[in-house]
Amino acid sequence: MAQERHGRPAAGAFVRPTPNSPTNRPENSVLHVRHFINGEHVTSSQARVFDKRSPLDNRVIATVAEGGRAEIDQAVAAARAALRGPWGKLTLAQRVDLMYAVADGMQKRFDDFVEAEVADTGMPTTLAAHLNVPRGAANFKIFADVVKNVPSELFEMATPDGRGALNYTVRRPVGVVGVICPWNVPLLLMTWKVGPALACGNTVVVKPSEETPQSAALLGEVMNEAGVPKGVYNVVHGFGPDSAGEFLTTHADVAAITFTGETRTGAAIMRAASNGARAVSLEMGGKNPAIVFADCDFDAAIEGTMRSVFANCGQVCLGTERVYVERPIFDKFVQALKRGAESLKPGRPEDPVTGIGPLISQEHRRKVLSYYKKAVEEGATVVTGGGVPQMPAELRDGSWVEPTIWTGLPDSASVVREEIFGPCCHIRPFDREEEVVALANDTSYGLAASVWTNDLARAHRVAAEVEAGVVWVNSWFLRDLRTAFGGSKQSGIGREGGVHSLEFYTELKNICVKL
Ligand code: NAD
Ligand code: 6OD
Repeated sequence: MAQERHGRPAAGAFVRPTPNSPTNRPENSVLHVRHFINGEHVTSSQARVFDKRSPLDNRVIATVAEGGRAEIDQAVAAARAALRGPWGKLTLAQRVDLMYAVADGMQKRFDDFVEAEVADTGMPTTLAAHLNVPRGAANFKIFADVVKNVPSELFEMATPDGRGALNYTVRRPVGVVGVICPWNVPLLLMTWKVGPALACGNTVVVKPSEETPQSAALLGEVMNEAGVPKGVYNVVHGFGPDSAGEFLTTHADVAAITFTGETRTGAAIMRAASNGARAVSLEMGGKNPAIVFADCDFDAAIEGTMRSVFANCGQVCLGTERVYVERPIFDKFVQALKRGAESLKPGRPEDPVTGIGPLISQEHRRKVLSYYKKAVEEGATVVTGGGVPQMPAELRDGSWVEPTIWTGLPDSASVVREEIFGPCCHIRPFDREEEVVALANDTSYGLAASVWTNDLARAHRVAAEVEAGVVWVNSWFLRDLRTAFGGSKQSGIGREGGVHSLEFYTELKNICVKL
């Protein structure tokens, strides 16, 4: 059991289930994940819980406290009190030190975080160890550095008496920030919001995805160990509508809401935020293109596209689901990507030969498989995959799907237009640069794109013309956290990253001093 393996204290994020916990698992193999409110791990007032199942085999691996209005009220009240308490009185230097202490604390609990992320998502251990956890820690350090180093503006002005005045700007936290998170890269995406929010002096109430409660709860322990004052970081578990998500986003004392998830959910959150006119930052879905020109470094384009289509079983918002390949290399590219896809061995996270994990849940698998079926109905040629892999008996109930590649679909096909969020892509040939730019932009989304070419002028031209928040040239998911990050069109509202996060997590105040 994870708790014993890591010697977690019983008072920590996870506890053994109560004897009447609604689970069919033996008592000592199921964790109970609790809220983290005002520096303490607590259960729900009405003892409401829900099951968390493993994507690997569909077993219940945890029961999770489900928050209602009462828990959200408590968490928001704790967050408000912390703003007025010791947290609000810290100097910037003290806050920066605490952010570093949190990052160091995460490094110390590295294996625990990897285990939590892997248990919740089923992703390969190497992925969690190379991406989720290091980026989780970096998200605290980078924003501490940004906040420490950001300059302020000052304007000298003339006044009729000739003595003049000085206008200068100070940044103030916005208050309690509601953080609503998805399940696909849980720790990275949660800390991407919590890091800057805290570095800017706010307090947070986090609502993790119901699919991935563990690492948010564990971070509560690290906050306490680092000495972050009570009430600064709060976590309430639960669902969206008529549950913790809705109660948080409609709470009158939440000053701003930052969200990552599906576009439809983002629209609902925007409606909720309009009550009280709260600020929102929305990072939402995508249907991202990769554009591969014949003059590219072929092997690099294949390697990058393999990652952008299949990494994390295709559950990366920045991932590629539409691949456009210049006609002279189309057949060669399709065959190479097919070989790559067929080399991805599904399996257990810790197995070094595992190339692909399961989808997050049975529900998500039903959605992805419905697109696999639709692709065939819409006339696709199935290059590889399209079904469910044969798995050993102990993994047969997991959310496995085959890496899948299609060609031959019309541009109007739903599989080419709608976000699937699985390990699959459609590959289409093109002949001209203007044609492929139009194809890439023929979508309501605009999150990310990759362009593969060795023609420097064309790289700049195409990157400028593609409608997306981020365009990678000859790479994918190469991140400098000082850069603006966010989506165009239906993929997002606002930008975070570097100083852009400060625009959301702080308010500017102008102070005018008459001399
Ligand atoms: P989702 O929208 O279903 O859920 C996200 C979160 O919102 C969850 O915590 C959920 O409980 C909560 N929620 C749902 N309804 C709510 C409501 N009415 N009020 C308040 N909270 C509510 O998304 P998901 O399935 O968890 O994640 C996958 C999606 O996230 C994909 O569309 C993906 O593209 C997107 N995503 C975007 C980015 C980005 O940076 N743009 C990053 C990762 C994932
Ligand atoms: O790298 C990031 O900052 C970021 N927000 C990544 C999003 C990944 C989506 O799945």
